Amino acid sequence: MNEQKMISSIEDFQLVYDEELKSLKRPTVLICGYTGTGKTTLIQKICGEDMVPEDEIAHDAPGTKVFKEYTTPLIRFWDSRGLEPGDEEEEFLSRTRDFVRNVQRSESVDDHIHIVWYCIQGPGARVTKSDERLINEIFGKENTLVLITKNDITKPIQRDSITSYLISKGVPEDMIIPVSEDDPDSLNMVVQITHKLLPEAYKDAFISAQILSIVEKKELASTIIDSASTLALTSGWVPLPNTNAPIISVIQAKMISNLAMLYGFDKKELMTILAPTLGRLVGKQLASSLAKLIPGLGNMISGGHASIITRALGRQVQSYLEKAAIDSLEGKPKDSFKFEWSEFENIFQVLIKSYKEGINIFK
Ligand SMILES: Nc1nc2c(ncn2[C@@H]2O[C@H](COP(=O)(O)OP(=O)(O)OP(=O)(O)O)[C@@H](O)[C@H]2O)c(=O)[nH]1
Ligand SMILES: [Mg+2]
Repeated sequence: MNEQKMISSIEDFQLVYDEELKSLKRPTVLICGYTGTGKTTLIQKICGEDMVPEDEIAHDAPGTKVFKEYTTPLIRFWDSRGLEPGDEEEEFLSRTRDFVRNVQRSESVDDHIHIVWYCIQGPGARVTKSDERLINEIFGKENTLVLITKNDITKPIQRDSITSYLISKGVPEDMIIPVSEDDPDSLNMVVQITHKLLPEAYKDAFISAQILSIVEKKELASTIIDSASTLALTSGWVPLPNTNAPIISVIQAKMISNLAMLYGFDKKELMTILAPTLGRLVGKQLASSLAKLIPGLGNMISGGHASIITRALGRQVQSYLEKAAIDSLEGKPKDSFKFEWSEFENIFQVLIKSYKEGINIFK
């Protein structure tokens, strides 16, 4: 869609959102390990209950079928059932090898497995031959994070012996992470290292898919706002609509869509909570507010002003979405979105001042 175009309806906004979602490259994570090691729990803790419903966690019999796929537009997990007592080790290894080979043979690298989370449960205090062979021969050490799960019920001596054994078998120390489901710091570590290891193209979708690391989301939000406001600057003159028309440009709608995806707002939430306020209310009030903020404003906005408006808008939407993401992490309902005019005007004034003083606010 033309960048300078105005968004004149919710349907247009929806189209922009769909296009942006399609353009994100989704990473694939294979999660492996013996049955009951906490694999499915880990996916749920890192990506939320929308991804894995509570009844998928098995508290008695083995829960996950051989290779189960969990997919959203932002991430794909292959959740594998591990070796169980009674299974033939060779058969299990060759089944896993075949699965990995098949996936890696897909024509598009987007469908390949990009990273492996291999789970070994801490209280088991064992690294089996089959664990070792999967990590070293089938998956490859560079892309395999070994997670020592159930760290909350693991004795230090159990954790230390698993770690030193793995290191003696060539697993790099920084690829071994003790985790427990109720320790957000340990889960955050998994998020950070996964983010670091993923190929560049898949990093953004991963940061959007995970629900835990607000810090990583914030960094990406700044990049999204920076690029939108830079684009608004270079996209030249933007027509200022009459006071009844929406003022959201495609650039701003893209920015808002990306921020919404980043903070876990799906299309429905974006369309019902954010878009109507931004599209109508903001359109109306923003035009009159701008007339006050920009002396001598005619019926056009310069690229410079458009850029500052985009940035001020982005910051406000970002801080709302961040709070909503934290609330939902804490099990609270999301507030409705209210546009704070005084905050918008303050940010606008500060940015205009810096701009006039020659401070480069576009980076
Ligand atoms: N103490 C403790 N228990 C955990 C932790 N993570 C998972 N569990 C429990 O371990 C059991 C198995 O968890 P799942 O997530 O279903 O394990 P899985 O690896 O997916 O099992 P399969 O699907 O059978 O291969 C459940 O009772 C979980 O509640 C943890 O960090 N600490
Ligand atoms: Mg499972």
